[in-house]
Amino acid sequence: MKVDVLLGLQWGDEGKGKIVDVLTPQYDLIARFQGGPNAGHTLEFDGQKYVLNTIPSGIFNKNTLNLIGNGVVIDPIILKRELENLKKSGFDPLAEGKLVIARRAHLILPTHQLLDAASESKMGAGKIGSTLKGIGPTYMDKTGRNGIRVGDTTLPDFEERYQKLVEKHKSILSHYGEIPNFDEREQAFFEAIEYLKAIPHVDSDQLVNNYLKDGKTVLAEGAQGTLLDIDFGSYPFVTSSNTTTAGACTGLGVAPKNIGQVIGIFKAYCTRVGGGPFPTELENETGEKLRQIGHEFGATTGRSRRTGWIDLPALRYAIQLNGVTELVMTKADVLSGFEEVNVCTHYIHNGEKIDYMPYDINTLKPEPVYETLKGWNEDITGITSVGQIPTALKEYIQYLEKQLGVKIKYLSVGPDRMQTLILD
Ligand code: 2SA
Ligand code: GDP
Ligand code: MG
Repeated sequence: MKVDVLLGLQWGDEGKGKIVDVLTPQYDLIARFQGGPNAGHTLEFDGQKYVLNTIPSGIFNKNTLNLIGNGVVIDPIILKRELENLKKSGFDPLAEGKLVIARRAHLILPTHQLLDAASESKMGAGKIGSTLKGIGPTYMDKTGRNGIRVGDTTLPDFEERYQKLVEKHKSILSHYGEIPNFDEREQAFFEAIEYLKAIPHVDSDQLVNNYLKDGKTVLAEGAQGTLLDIDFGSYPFVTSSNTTTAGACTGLGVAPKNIGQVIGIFKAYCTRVGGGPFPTELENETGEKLRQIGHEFGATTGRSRRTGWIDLPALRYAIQLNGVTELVMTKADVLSGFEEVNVCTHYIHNGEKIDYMPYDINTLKPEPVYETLKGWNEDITGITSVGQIPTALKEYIQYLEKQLGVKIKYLSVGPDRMQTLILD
């Protein structure tokens, strides 16, 4: 068996949570491999909506185990809140033994969040637009070899390690000005650590590879999106982890040869939240229409998302980086009623035609070149079969498949898990 991977091909919020939930019945294990509570993965079924930050999106299926992998950074306070909220809704993953966390996953401390805020406050116009969940500073301590891991919470000197790191953070914070009081958050942190200890700790590499050896199925769940990847995104306007398929290998402990299908998910248009380049952005009425109809507001922070037309150079780049074998297109319903739909086919950059995201995208803004396709008017949110797909949408799908060289296997026409079609 091999690990399948599902990840976002744009700037996040493509609908990963929804589609992982839809695919979960096919898998024995769902494993988050990077990012942290900056993610907001939305699931809808039976008239209820759930937003998950750290917990994998397979959590509502009775027969599936969920793993928070070693590549994830965990805020114990947020994880505790997520679990309590699920319990209130009638799902108790811990009682059912459905959630395990990697010993090697790093912990977000209250001071990591203070560092995030302090750093952003000094950026001026160059602000990243971080969710301020402490993601960047936690990965900095991980790569700087100062971090604290989930497994460390059970060591006798855990509090000493915590204090040592906090002292270091305080000395950095003092350069930014007065250090905000974090007593209350610290208390909540230690309460949440006790809660965290009660969740089974595992070696994610052993768990995942044993599942594969036993012939069980595993789906790795990405967070954010390819264009926010620390290496290949529009640096520095990125998140601090590898959001690409390679991140699933390091974030779980899976060898590249054991990666199976790579399911790349994209919206029928584009959104981005936070700062940074967005070649096809629509800062006009059309963009506002997309935002309102698509409810494009951050699932975690509620921030307004920037909107724009679909960007094929960005998608080709993402497909290549990830080795995508099948595509999922979401939010096609949001485009219903648009007389025409624009598709960016390539960029003009430095006087040349290119179809990938260039290194200097932040400074030398590439000019998007569009082809205009016919829109569709029909409300597609209730369609249940491929035969009901409007002709113009079928043509849009065929056009994208031809341009991208990969089949679109699933079409999502609404936020509910039932609003999903398998294309032939
Ligand atoms: P961070 O928080 O330091 O990792 O932010 C760095 C950049 O990564 C972007 N980022 C995201 N982009 C889209 N969605 C994300 N999750 C939430 C959602 C966002 C929200 O599901 O809606 O609620 O606002 C996410 N997380 C990080 C971020 O905007 C920065 O550009
Ligand atoms: P994720 O981070 O990739 O899981 O995506 P988010 O949950 O942040 O954002 C996607 C939003 O679109 C959520 O509100 C979903 O409920 C919603 N959604 C997902 N698929 C569709 C779809 O096909 N149509 C519509 N209208 N909404 C969708
Ligand atoms: Mg999201």
